[in-house]
Amino acid sequence: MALQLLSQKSLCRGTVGRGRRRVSCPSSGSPEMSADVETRVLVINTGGTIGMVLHDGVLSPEPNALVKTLRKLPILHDEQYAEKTKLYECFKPEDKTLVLPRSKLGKRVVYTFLEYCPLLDSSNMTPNDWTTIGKDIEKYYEQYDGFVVLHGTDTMAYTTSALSFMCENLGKPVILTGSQVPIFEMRTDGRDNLLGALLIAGQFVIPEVCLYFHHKLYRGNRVTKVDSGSFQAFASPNLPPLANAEIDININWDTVWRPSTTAKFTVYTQMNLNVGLLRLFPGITTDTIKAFLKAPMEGVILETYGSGNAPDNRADLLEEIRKATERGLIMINCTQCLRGTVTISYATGQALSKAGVVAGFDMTPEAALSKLSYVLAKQNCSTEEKKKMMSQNLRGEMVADLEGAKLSLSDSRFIQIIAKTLSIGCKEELEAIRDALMPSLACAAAKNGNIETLEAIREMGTNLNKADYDDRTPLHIAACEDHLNVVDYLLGKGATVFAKDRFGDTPLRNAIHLRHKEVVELLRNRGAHLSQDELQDTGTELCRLSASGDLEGLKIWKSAGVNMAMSGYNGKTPVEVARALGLKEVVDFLETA
Ligand code: ASN
Repeated sequence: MALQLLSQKSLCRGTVGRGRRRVSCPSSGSPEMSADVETRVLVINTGGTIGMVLHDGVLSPEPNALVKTLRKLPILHDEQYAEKTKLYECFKPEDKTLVLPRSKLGKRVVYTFLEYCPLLDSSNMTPNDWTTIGKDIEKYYEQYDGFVVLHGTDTMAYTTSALSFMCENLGKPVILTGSQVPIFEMRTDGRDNLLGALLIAGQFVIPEVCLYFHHKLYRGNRVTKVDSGSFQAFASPNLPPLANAEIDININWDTVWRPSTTAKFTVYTQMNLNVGLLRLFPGITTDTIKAFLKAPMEGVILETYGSGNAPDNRADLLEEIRKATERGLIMINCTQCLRGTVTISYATGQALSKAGVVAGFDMTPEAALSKLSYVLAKQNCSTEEKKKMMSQNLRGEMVADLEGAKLSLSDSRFIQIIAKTLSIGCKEELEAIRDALMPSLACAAAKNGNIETLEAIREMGTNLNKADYDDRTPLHIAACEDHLNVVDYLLGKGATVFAKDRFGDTPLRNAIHLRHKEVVELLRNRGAHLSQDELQDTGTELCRLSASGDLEGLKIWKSAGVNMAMSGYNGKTPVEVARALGLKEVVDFLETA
């Protein structure tokens, strides 16, 4: 691809700072001479409708037309300022550099065009074009404050996703935009989109690959094209916009992704092309699946129903998927729904996970495909490591499930991080925070059956007998969840079997009610028994079980050491109730109990 661009030599090294001019400008809108701060943006024009012209009734890209037109539009170029400040002497080549009028924030965005040849309709773009864009961003990274990429809308969501992964440790804004109507026409969205993208890229340090369209800035790996006939062509179904450009440009800084490393910016340009998107539909044949998954395919995004479901009554289909994942093909489960995430709440979803398909959570298919292509190209990583990367949030492309939260709970720095956030330094305050948070965290870990986390919490000095806001201890929770190993662990660490929650229930009572037989036995072996309060209406409960012939229920109570001859509210014993109803099996059990 031949490029027309400014040469290194022709870049102006200004008087103040590196490559930056500070100029006095009478045309700034201010009555006095005021200093305008200039920022620099590189506009990479790859093509798309924004720069297209009608030829024989069809739209196609027009080379060298865009800059000429923009130069004549006062909202996109201030010629007076350019002349007065000798802009063209500094920023060569002059025919490729423009400057916006002074912004509300007192800045001047100077932007230089780099036009690709040939310009492309985005339907013609391939991963090679993503690489070209990535390399140019890397090449000019230090010379510009931000980058705007003009691109067709049809495959823009793929390019933004791919660039978000390829750009490692990005520290400056990269904003893709385009339009639905050519910029040369009277009613166009192109002028607004370009202006908004330039103002954001030139004025805000948003270190992300973004997409700007119709007054909104989105995270690039969260978008999808949803409308071919509206100016509002894109949606970001699972993440709110990073910025809204209304009367003012409001950035949602809480949503902006922050890289956690200080490593240098690089662009990873290798992408694995043996990837694909397979959309499930009712009646899909095994032959179709088999053909799709066969070599050289290395990674597949399976677009499933609802919250990640596929038929679990199709052994043939699941078997093909299982065989493929066992061969090392990485399969990612993404939903066909526009909004929502993949879970394993249905048997139909669990079947896929058992066949080796990795959950893609709330990733868009575009993001999942380009991430897979990026991850598969990583050398020196095993298949397991690549699968792990796929289920990790690399660039804000997804919200992983509670697995992440579980891990952070067991991170011994957890409390320190909270303390730091709250600017807490002294030991007493730190301990107060720990005491306030740890019981709930320990209960959450007990609920998840996570002994590792419980151990980390205990090592931090927390007594595992501490109860939550309902006076429920981790032992209550583990007993309810039937986590026998957690109950055993907690008992071994001094958890008391006599703790009562706000309803007066002990862990033993919880286990009896939920019929967790082994937990009941374990608690009994460690000396647990029901309290007098708990025993108060036990006679009535036993009579109820007896009347309904619930032998299993009666057996649980017996294993908990309860006297089976206790009478109910009307003075009758359980065996008398069973006899009156002629329930022989129950009578036999209760007579020997
Ligand atoms: N076909 C065009 C493209 O993707 C659509 C557009 O830009 N609105 O290049």
